Parts: sequence; structure tokens; C-alpha cells
Amino acid sequence: MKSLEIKVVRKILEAGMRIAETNRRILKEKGITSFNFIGAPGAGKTSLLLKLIENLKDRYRIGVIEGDLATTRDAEKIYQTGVPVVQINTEGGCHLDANLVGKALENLPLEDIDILFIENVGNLVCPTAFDLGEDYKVGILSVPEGDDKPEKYPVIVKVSKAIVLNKIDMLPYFRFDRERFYFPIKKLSPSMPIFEVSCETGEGISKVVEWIISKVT
Ligand SMILES: Nc1nc2c(ncn2[C@@H]2O[C@H](COP(=O)(O)OP(=O)(O)OP(=O)(O)O)[C@@H](O)[C@H]2O)c(=O)[nH]1
Ligand SMILES: [Mg+2]
Repeated sequence: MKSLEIKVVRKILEAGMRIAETNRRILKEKGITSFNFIGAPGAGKTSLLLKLIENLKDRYRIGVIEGDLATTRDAEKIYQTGVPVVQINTEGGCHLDANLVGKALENLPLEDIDILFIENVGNLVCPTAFDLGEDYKVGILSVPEGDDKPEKYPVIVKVSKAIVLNKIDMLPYFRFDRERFYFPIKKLSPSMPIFEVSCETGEGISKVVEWIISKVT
């Protein structure tokens, strides 16, 4: 009985992995470079996306998949920029999975996209465990969350190819020790790019833009 239960779990995971591979193949065939933004609720994922779109949309054709439990609020903000966007509502689910992303891809004009941004459901833990078929996971953290987050949530550091520290305009108002923030990241991943930004003032955004461009194939 027990082994049967284990088989079922494995089958689902394997199915997820296969769908992720299919997504990856489709994105590669269409020449799309994809980024999966992961961070706690309110860390600034949508705010960063809006800044990146503003800076990149004259040079690249962008598409966005928005993941939320409910509402089309974030998708509406993206829609205002004029780039194609699909909202996934997980209806309680705490992360996106490859199956949902595959369905979203069917609803995007893939022939007309160079860069795909995926905003995952606001959650610093669950989304890290799921391969969506994307090229790069990017961890979005922010000053008000505290300087101890990389140490307490090392999995975001492990899976990410870059870390963004957002809301640096808030540094004067929080007891935030940069060393404490940087140390566990550098320990786990010495060459990890870390970008300090403010989506409010625009500070540091150009470095993220440069990094994104360096990854576009
Ligand atoms: N002061 C300051 N506020 C910011 C900054 N970036 C985002 N915010 C604010 O933080 C709040 C949350 O930002 P969002 O971009 O919606 O965060 P999110 O990660 O997309 O949130 P969810 O989609 O709900 O997970 C909003 O009120 C933003 O205006 C920043 O750099 N500085
Ligand atoms: Mg958002």
C-alpha cells in the first residue's frame, strides 16, 4: 500500500518534469529567454517588472505571465504597458507549476516574444521547488523583510541565478545590515550577482537591465 502511494507522488513529479521540459523546448524553439521572479508577497516583483519593461520594451519584444492566487490586478498593470500578458489564478495554490505555465504559453504570441518574464505567486519558499521550464530563477528580496532572509531561506539563494534587493530607499528606516544580508549568499554562491535597487526611485535598475540583456540569446 505504502509503495503505491509513493509511486503516485513520483508519477506526478515526473509528469511535472516532463511538462517543464516541453515548456523549455517550446521556449527554445521560439528563441525566447525566460526569467521566473520569486519573492515574498509585496517584495516588489510587479514593480520591478514594470521598471524592466519600461527599460527593455524598445529593444526587445516582451511577454509576461502573472501568477497570483486571485485577481487580475498585476496583469492589469502589465497590460497598461502594452506588452502581452496572461494571468494565472492558482485559486489557493502557493506556487506556479509547469502545467499552468504550459497553458499560459498557449495563450501568448510566442512568435513575437524575445523575453518572457514570469511573476510567481508571492511566496519565498514553495515556488523554489518547481521547474517551470524557465531559463533563470531570480530571487526578489526587500529591505523591510529583514537582512536575515538569505540565511533563513537559503533555498531561494540555491535556486536563483541572481538576487535583487529591492526597496533600498527604505534603508534609513530599517535596521538593515548589508554584511548580514550578503554573507550567506556569498557563502552559498560566491559568484551570485546581487542587485540593490529601488523601484520607487529607479536606483540600481540599470544594472538589472544589463544583466537581463547579457542573458538574452
Ligand atoms: N518604498 C518602496 N516601495 C516599493 C518599492 N518597490 C515596490 N514598492 C511598494 O511595495 C508594494 C508591493 O509592491 P509589488 O510590486 O506589488 O510587490 P509584489 O512582489 O509584486 O507583490 P505580490 O504580487 O502581491 O506578491 C507596493 O505598494 C509598491 O509600491 C521600492 O523600491 N521602494
Ligand atoms: Mg505582484
